[in-house]
Amino acid sequence: MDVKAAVAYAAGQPLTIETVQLDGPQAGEVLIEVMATGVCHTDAFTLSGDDPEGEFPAILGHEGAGIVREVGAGVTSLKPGDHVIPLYTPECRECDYCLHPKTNLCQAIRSTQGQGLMPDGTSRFSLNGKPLLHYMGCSTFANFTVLPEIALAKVRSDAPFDKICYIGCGVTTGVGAVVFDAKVEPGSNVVVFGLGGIGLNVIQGARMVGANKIIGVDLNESKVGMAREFGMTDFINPSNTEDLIEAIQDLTNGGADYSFECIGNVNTMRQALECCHKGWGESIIIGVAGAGQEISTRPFQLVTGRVWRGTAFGGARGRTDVPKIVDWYMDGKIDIDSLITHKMPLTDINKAFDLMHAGESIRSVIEY
Ligand code: NAD
Ligand code: AHE
Ligand code: ZN
Repeated sequence: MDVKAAVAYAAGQPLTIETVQLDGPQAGEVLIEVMATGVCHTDAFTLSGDDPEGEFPAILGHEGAGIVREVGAGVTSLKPGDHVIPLYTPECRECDYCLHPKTNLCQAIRSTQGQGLMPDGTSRFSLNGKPLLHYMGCSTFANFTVLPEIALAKVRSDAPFDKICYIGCGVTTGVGAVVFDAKVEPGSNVVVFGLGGIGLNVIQGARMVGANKIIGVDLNESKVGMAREFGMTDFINPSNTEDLIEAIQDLTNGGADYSFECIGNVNTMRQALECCHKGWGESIIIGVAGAGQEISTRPFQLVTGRVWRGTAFGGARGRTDVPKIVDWYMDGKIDIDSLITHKMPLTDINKAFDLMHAGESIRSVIEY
C-alpha cells in the first residue's frame, strides 16, 4: 500500500515528505495505522549522525500510538481495531532477558532492529523499489507501519492518541526511571539534570513517589515555570553557579540520594554522579551520548559508595507496564497534556526539530 512518510535520506539533512510503499504484515507481524507520534530528542540525535546505529535512508520516529488494521499469520494477542503503542523495547516474555527480574531489555529482535530491519532481515518499507530502513523497530513518522506482535502494547480505547503517544517513550522513560529502575523512596532528595521532555517526567515521577527535594539543573531558564508546576522545589542554573556540586550538597545535606542525567552530555553525567551523597547516592544516566564519547570520574567516587547506572525506556516491560501508565494518565496521576507544547501535521515535521533545537518546545506531537 501507499503511505505518507517523512524520510531521513542522510544525516544532517531535513526530513522529506514522500509517498512510500509498505508491504503487508508477515507471520508474527501487525500493520498499524499511526494516529499520532511525538518527536523525541533521540530522533534528532540519530538524524544528526551521532548515533553509531544510525543508518539511512530510514523512516524515523519511535513515540507513537495507533490502531491495528491487519494481523499476520500466527498473531494471537491483537486484532484489527485494537489501540496500541509501539515498543522500541519489546517484551517477548520468553528470552533470557525477559525471564530475568533485573532487566527490561528484551533481546528477541534486538540485532535486526538495530540494523533497521524486521526480524526476518528485510524491510517492509520501500520507495521506487528500493528498501527504506525501519528505525528502533517503530518508524512512526509514517501514517502506517508494521511491527512485530511482541513490540506492541495493547491499551484502552478511550485514551487520546495525541497524548498517549508520548507514553511510547518520554513519559515512560522519565516516570519509569524513578519508579521501576531507581525505585526512589519517599523522602529522598532527587536532582534532575535537563528539564526537557524526559527530565520533566522524572520530576513528576519523583513527586508521585513522595520525594522530598526535587532539584532541577538546566541552562535554559525558560524551563523553570513548567518544572515547578511538575514538582521541582529548587532550581540551579550552572552558568550562574560557581561550584555546582557544592550548591547541590548544600541543598541536600551532603548530596543527592538520586540524580538523573536527562541531557546526553558526558560532562553533566560526571556532575550528576559526583553530586550524589557519599555512601549511598545513585546516579542514573538517561541521556544518550554521541558516538565515541566516554564518561569518566575518579574511581574513589564509586569506592566511597556512589552508584553509577543507566536506564532504557525507564526499565518498563512494555506490554505489561505501558497499559498501566496509560491508566495513570487517564486517572489523573500523571500530567501529559501540559508537556505537549506543539502539535502539527506531518508536513511540518521539520519545525518540530527546529523548535527542539531552539529549546522552545517540550514535546511536539504530529497528528496524522
Ligand atoms: P530535550 O532537548 O527536551 O531536553 C534537554 C534539556 O537539557 C533542555 O532543557 C536543555 O536546555 C538542557 N541542557 C542541555 N545542555 C545542558 C547543560 N550542559 N547543562 C544543563 N542543561 C542542559 O531532550 P529530551 O527529549 O528530554 O531527551 C533528553 C535525553 O534523553 C536525550 O539525550 C535523549 O536522547 C535521551 N533519551 C533517553 C532515553 C532512554 O531510554 N535512555 C529515552 C528518551 C530519551
Ligand atoms: N543506538 C545508540 C543508542 C541509543 C539509545 O541508547 N537508545 C535508548 C533509547 S533512547 C529513546 O529515546 C535505548 O533504549 N537503548 C537500549 C537499546 O537496546 O537500544 C547507540 O549508541 O548505539
Ligand atoms: Zn525517545
